Amino acid sequence: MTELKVAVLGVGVMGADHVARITSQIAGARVAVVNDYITEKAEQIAAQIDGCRAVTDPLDAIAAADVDAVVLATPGTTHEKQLLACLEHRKPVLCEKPLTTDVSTSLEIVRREAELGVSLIQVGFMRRFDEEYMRLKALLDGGELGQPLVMHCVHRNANVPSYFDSTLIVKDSFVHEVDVTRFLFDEEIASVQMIKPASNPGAPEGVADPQIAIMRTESGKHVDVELFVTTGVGYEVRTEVVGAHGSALIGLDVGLIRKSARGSWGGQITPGFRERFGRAYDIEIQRWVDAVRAGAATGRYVDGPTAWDGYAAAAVCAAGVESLESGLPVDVQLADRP
Ligand code: ISE
Repeated sequence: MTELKVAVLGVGVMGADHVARITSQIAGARVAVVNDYITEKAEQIAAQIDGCRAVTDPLDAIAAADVDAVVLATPGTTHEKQLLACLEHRKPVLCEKPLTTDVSTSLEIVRREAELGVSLIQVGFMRRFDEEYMRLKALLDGGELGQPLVMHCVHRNANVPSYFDSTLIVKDSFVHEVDVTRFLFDEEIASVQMIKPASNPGAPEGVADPQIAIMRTESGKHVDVELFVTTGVGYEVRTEVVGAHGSALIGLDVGLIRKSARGSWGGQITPGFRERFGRAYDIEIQRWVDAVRAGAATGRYVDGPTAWDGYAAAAVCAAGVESLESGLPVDVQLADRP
């Protein structure tokens, strides 16, 4: 295939980032169409890119004859309709999380795609493309740690948007740890419990932050996660796996350590997820573009997490939200995989 013509729907933080990435870093693709509910923003971005136009209706963008594939970075509430349109027009799509905003519509998307008999939807769980997570995965698969038994995760943000409530900490932040667990251990999560310690006095009124999540996988592995999204400090994402023959830790984010004449030493803390996972996003998009371009021959237009992974993560988060209310462990309800 010649150069892949991509429509980027939604040019907020992530969408605009992807437009810049595809335009300047990614081989074999260009942004042909952009769309946003703020029309002027889309027009401004389109004006800066050769051969790119702004389209007002996202469904028109998906249907356009000069669009080969779609990046969905629109609000989650619009995903269901837009994903169904991508399936209808057989357009490969990279969908930023969430797949959809509830479990039943996510499952419906999985089923509709399965009926088509072709893999068109990839979900943007970018950590799977991060060098450190890839090395950890290779270590586990190589068997050197022996059987993995326990995982400890830390997920801290300096701050989050003002609309974040307690359930978004589960659905927007914890969801990454859910995907990491399924990715690293290659199995489903059976139950989840959310614990609410005393809240950070700096967190907005009524928001339970920090939260501690405890997951149990189908084979009985234990995963605990500290979620703390109003630390005011920086972006800290750590993962430690403890196996029968040793342990492995990623995410220390040490970088350069400087020692000064004043008798102090230290370094820089990564401010946010775009900086921490910038390289992972590059790899994710390049591999997706390559897979889509090869898709006609392979019948597979994804190289990474699928619609099923988006659905499974949503099912775990729904159990997490339920547990947030009761404080008790909640079993994850997962449909049979089509
Ligand atoms: C955000 O949406 C992300 O996806 C980040 O990776 C995560 O760290 C943050 O908590 C979320 O709000």
